[in-house]
Amino acid sequence: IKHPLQNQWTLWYLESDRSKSWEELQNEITTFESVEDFWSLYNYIKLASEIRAGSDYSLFKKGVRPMWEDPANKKGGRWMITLHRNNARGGDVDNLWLDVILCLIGEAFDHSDQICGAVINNRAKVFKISIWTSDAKSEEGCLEIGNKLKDSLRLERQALTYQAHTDNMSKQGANVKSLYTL
Ligand code: M7G
Repeated sequence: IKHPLQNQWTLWYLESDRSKSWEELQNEITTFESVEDFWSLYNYIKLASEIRAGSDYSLFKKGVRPMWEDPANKKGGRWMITLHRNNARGGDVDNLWLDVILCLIGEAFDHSDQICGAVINNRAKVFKISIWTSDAKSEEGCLEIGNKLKDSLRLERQALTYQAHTDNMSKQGANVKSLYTL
């Protein structure tokens, strides 16, 4: 018998392609609902540090698309960790991403109901790991999740910042304000 997870989770993969719109780039790979099926999938796919720069993996609760526009994400935001390629080895990034996934599928948070999913962006100079939650206005939920991440991932010296998706939508690129910082 397999060990069921609390939720069903869907893995998405984005590979950049200038001829398509951003939404079209998101590919739904598969959905799993047991510990065993998670590990078969994880062992089969490339590590996040090994996918092409410009690509993303996203892991979201089944039925939630990994985009701001999804009803579950619309009022939410993300806790973000940025790792510079110069300072972080591929293995560190992969371990951190795996730990984030295990926190999600293991329902490690008191406010797990506010968790939508997580994303890792593999970029030319950085890796960005984001944990997406459903309610940017829930200070209690956001801070509990952020503090739990900080402890579980042992991020003592790593800045953790929370941005609302609405602020990302309206402000392209650099200066997106942070609602919470840890
Ligand atoms: P990114 O891939 O999150 O970060 O956003 P990057 O700048 O390090 O590559 C890049 C661009 O992708 C954004 O400026 C948007 O044009 C688009 N994009 C990203 N996200 C997460 C979304 C989304 O949820 N919805 C839509 N419509 N576009 C998005």
